[in-house]
Formats: sequence, C-alpha cells, structure tokens
Amino acid sequence: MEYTILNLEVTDGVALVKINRPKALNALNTRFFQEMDAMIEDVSGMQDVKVMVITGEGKAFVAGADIAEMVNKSPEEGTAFSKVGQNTFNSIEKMDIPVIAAINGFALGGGLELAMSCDIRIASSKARFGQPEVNLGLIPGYAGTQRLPRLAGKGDALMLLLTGDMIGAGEALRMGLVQKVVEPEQLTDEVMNLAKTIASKGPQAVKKVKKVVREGLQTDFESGSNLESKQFGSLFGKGSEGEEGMKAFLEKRKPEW
Ligand code: DAK
Repeated sequence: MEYTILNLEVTDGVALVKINRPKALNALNTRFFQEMDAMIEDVSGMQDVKVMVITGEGKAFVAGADIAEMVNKSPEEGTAFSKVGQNTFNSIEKMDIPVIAAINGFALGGGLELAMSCDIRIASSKARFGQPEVNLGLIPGYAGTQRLPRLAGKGDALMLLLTGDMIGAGEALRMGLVQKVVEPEQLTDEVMNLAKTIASKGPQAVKKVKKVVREGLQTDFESGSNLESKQFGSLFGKGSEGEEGMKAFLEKRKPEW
C-alpha cells in the first residue's frame, strides 16, 4: 500500500511509525485505519524488526477519531466504524513484537485508545490525555471503556470517562496510564533507546513475555501460570534461544540470537 498518512523508518531493529496528518491533529479517519492495518502486516513481515514505536507529527499524538468524518453517520455506520477501529487496535495489541507509544502531545479519545493498545507508553511532559467523548454526546468506541479501567483502575478511569476532562502527563503517570514522562526534546531518544534495549534481548523470549502477559491478563491466575510454564519450556532444548543465552552467560560472552 502507498502510505499517505503514516511514515515508516526502520533503524537497528526498531520500526518507527509516525502519524503524519498534523493539520487535523492526526485525527483518525478511515484512511488511517486502512494504512495502520497494512502497516501492521508490513512490519510483522520484517524479520529484522524487533520493536515497533508509534508517535505523532506536530503538537498531537492523536486528537481523537475524526469528528468531521463521524458527524453524519447512522447508528449502523457508527457501530461499523467502531468495529473497524477496535479490530485495528486489537491487531496492534496482538502483534508478536512489543509496541511502544511515544506520546508527543494530545492523546484524546481515539488517540488515548490507540496509545492504550500499545504495550508501553512514554510521554512528553507536554502531552495531554483524555476521553472527551461525553463532551460530544458520545462514548469511546475503540475499547477505551475496557482498556482504561484495566490500566488506571475503575475510579480514575470513570473520572476521565465521565467528565471528559484533560489531564497532564504527571497525572497520567500517577494513574499508571504512562510508564515515564520526559522533556519533549528527549522523547525520541528516550523511546528509541528503550526500543533498542528491548530489541537487543532474546527475540523469542521478548515475544513470549508479551504473549504470556497479554493472554494471562485475559484469564485466571492458574491458567496464566500454566501458559507461562509451557512457554518457558519452549525456550529450552538443543539449538534453542534459551540454550544460547545460558551458554553465553557461562562462557562470559555475548549471546548470538
Ligand atoms: N477530528 C477532526 N478534526 C480535529 C480533531 C478531531 N478529533 N481535533 C482537532 N481537529 C482539527 C480542528 O478542527 C482544527 O481544524 P481546522 O479548524 O484548522 O480546519 C485543527 O484540527 C486544529 O485544531 P484546533 O484549532 O482545535 O487546535 P487547538 O490547539 O486550539 O485545540 C484540541 C486542540 C485538541 C484541544 C481541540 O482540537 C479539540 O478539542 N479537539 C477535539 C478533541 C476531541 O474531542 N477528541 C475526541 C474525538 S471523539 C465511536 C468510534 C470512535 C469514537 C467514539 C465512538 N463509535 C463509532 C461508536 C471515538 C471518538 C473520539 O475520539
């Protein structure tokens, strides 16, 4: 697919995906979802890519779903529009490799929902967060009502969802909505260093950590622990990644993955 909204740069095992529609504060339209679906497929097919980063161009990460595109939708079209976005964000969450959101500015509505579908969120101190759908007489449509309470807890989630208020990066950090806040000019370096650190680890182990944590959170403790044992075991054996990692440690050398 020819990308018109998304840019891709690959360096040192990291795919940096930039949303580039700054005039509309990177609002999510149908074209965005088509391009993001294609991008997920493209990046997933790149064997040398170990981590994906999503960020926004300009003063917004993403200021929400495109209100101009949504305004005239019928209830059926609204439901379909919601499903399209939910599917794309589920695909991000289900990617084998970790995905980091580098939140450079406004992360509102669908923008916060996009960030929450990523595995780790690092924010600029200038970033602003919110689920302002109630201001528009709407509710979130891309699983924000589901992911936000899981990340921030019910009380903080409902405060954001019911008031539509925006919060700053410090408050988002307190809620556990983001993992780290850095100065705006440090955001790219900070996120790329984090991504490269993860990219240098055992690639199968990294994928399995993501899989077990994601699937474990959707099941009970015992089933999750069983899944962990199975995946742990799969990293052992002749020619396995675990064998190489442990041998390298004992031989005081760097592992060759
Ligand atoms: N959609 C479309 N255009 C947007 C936009 C958006 N979400 N946000 C900003 N823009 C456009 C503005 O209209 C403006 O366009 P021009 O007037 O220049 O043509 C341009 O971006 C710059 O915005 P501002 O001039 O407003 O910039 P400011 O710095 O003054 O203000 C702001 C920044 C982020 C505070 C403000 O733009 C703002 O409040 N934007 C709207 C934020 C918002 O409400 N976001 C949530 C969108 S609702 C569902 C599916 C999905 C959803 C819900 C239901 N179903 C299908 C059921 C999800 C909903 C949402 O995400």
